Amino acid sequence: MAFEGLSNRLQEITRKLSGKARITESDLKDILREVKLALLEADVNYKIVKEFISTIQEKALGQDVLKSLTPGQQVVKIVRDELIELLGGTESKVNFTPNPPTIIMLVGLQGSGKTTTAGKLANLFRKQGKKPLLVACDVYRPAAIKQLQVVGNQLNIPVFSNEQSKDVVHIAKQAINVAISKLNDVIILDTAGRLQIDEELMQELKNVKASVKPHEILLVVDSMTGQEAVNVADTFHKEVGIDGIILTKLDGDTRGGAALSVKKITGRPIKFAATGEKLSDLEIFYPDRMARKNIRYGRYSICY
Ligand SMILES: Nc1nc2c(ncn2[C@@H]2O[C@H](COP(=O)(O)OP(=O)(O)O)[C@@H](O)[C@H]2O)c(=O)[nH]1
Ligand SMILES: [Mg+2]
Repeated sequence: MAFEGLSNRLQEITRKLSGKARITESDLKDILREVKLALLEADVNYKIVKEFISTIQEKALGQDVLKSLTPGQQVVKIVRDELIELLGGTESKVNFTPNPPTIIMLVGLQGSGKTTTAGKLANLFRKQGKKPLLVACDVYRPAAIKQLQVVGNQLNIPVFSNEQSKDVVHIAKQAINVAISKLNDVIILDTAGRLQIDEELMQELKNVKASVKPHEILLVVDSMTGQEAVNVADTFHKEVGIDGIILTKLDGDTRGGAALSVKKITGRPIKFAATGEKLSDLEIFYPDRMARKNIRYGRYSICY
């Protein structure tokens, strides 16, 4: 489960701290070293860890933690608040346009979970009273269209595809017309990915962006890929520009550090978290809950 290691380490640090009536400056140094190790072990990006630790140190000294009556609790609170901040502060909503259809474009590497997540998002939106349309924009592999159709069938949600065309911009535009005529108020574009970032893919995504003007471009990131996820997020954001992030596979044995890094690197919020292969395994991402969730409830957590 994601964050288990980090959670255990922070729990251990908290336990040690809670028994202390006073904390010296050298205690604080030790604590910060342990927090640093815990974050690095969780695979958080090194630069981010460094910045994180120095912020905590500044806050702890600034708030005169060492002189307080409950220094342990105060340090723990500072760490927790900073983690929440790192994860984005408060939850970020999808921007639905007042003039439907809202166009959402999913981008990301092959295998990151775009097609599965497209279905999950459609399912979630339908529960919120929307009428979604899924659109097959991964035109290079015939199996990709079929996969989205299977997902749509399972959910009983319509899928637009055009097997005669390889022109993704054209397909997206056709889909918008279909959505308007069938009163679908949200369109989810399932785009193609590559195993690695390549110029051709970026160009295609840029073309779709320029001509279709999606209201939201959401990057789907496989949290199991660790630091690579951070590079991918950085590149997609610089090249295409994204509005938010969806983290997938948080149910796997990821150490979770990527989750703690992508928001900081791109400056874009994590909007959803996918935690399984079922089409209901998608949640709105709440940074504060993420920072508090308990492992015992069988979810990812950074709990202490
Ligand atoms: N365990 C787990 N598997 C997932 C999750 N999301 C997607 N997958 C799996 O990851 C694989 C690739 O997903 P797919 O949607 O085809 O990725 P795409 O190439 O980006 O469209 C599939 O086997 C999915 O079942 C998730 O949140 N958890
Ligand atoms: Mg796909």
